Amino acid sequence: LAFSVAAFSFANGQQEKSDQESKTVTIWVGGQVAELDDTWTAITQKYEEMTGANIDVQLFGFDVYYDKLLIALSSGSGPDLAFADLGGWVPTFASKGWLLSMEDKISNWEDEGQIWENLWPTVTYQGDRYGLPWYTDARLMLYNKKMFKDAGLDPNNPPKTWDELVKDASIITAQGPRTYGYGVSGTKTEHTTLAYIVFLASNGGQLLSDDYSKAAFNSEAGLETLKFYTDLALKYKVSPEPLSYNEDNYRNLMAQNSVAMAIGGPWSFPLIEAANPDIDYSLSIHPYGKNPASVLGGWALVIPKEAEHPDAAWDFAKYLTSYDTWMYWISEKGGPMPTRKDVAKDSPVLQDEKWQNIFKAFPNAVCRPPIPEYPQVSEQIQLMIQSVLLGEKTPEKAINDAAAKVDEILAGN
Ligand code: T6T
Repeated sequence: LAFSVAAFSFANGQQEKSDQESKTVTIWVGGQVAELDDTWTAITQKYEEMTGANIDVQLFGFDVYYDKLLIALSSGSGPDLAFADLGGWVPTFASKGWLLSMEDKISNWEDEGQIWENLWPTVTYQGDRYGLPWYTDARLMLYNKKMFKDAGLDPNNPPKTWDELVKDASIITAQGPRTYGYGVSGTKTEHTTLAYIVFLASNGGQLLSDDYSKAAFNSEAGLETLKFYTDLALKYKVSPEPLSYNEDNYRNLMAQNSVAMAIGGPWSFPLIEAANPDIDYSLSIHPYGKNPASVLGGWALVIPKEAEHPDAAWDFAKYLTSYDTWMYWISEKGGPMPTRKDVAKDSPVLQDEKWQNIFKAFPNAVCRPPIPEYPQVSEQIQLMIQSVLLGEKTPEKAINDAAAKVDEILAGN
């Protein structure tokens, strides 16, 4: 989608020609929504037609995006506008001086009040906002209703507790080869940390101390969680081989009626429906140890410090986050979850059972620590889980080693 002429600024619904200079605004879209390339084309074309601007959209899968962006930002060769995961990326990049502050732009933006308030801390560094949250989510449980029915289980009554999860997942796994009850994420990726946080928060534990200065997962609740999570694969054997798979893979296996339950959320809907248009599925609160819990996710739009066209990037960011763009996106794709309260209220698509479960979980979902060290902390959680899954360490040793490493990281060593 590209090229030509003049740049315009998109402000207050009017398109003003700002200069005659020819420019192409480059945006990097990362993560699961990068798979929805037809919708990116449609919304970008609309903007280009409206404004005469040129937008170059580049799409990157979740697995490769973090490294790609890190290299680009650290060498000053990034795009004008980029996706950054609400799981700690924004403070991490801001602390390195790689992002432009968006504080003035956001506080002068007429739609600021439409963004869910609990998202601002995830894009804030030392009191300034460095990102505009674009989509958000809470992690719940995606499940295959057909597989429940085939196993004689009630598809409208998915498991609520860990005990019920083991029971139902075992019944489903017993149905035959290549049929699994629950997908345990164990790859060395963020999915594995996210899963641990969902299970941990539901068992009354937390990842770090309230002031983010120390590990807190090395508690009784944390150890019990680590044991239960890895036992799903090792002891109860209800999962495919976890070191090779994560929730993104399980969503595809669920579309093939091979995995019945896995972590998922509003971003999963368009993807699972694309993988199997006939899929019979739903989304419920994730089974819990002590209390229902969830973890917040999503992506922000950030402007790199070295962006060539920062103002044009902001105009495009506002367009992407506008009421009209989101209403269009949702009517086309049915997900992910907009960061705007007005769209959540108005869109007819967002009123069904799956979405009501999301809106129930969202306000109480815990956020990943919004600190620059988060990516390193997360890596330690992944290594901890892998070392148990590989049989290299007992859960006790794995958790103590990981907590010691996390304490060192947080102390700046
Ligand atoms: O929830 C987001 C993101 O925050 C997480 O780190 C990985 O999964 C998602 O991309 C799914 O939308």
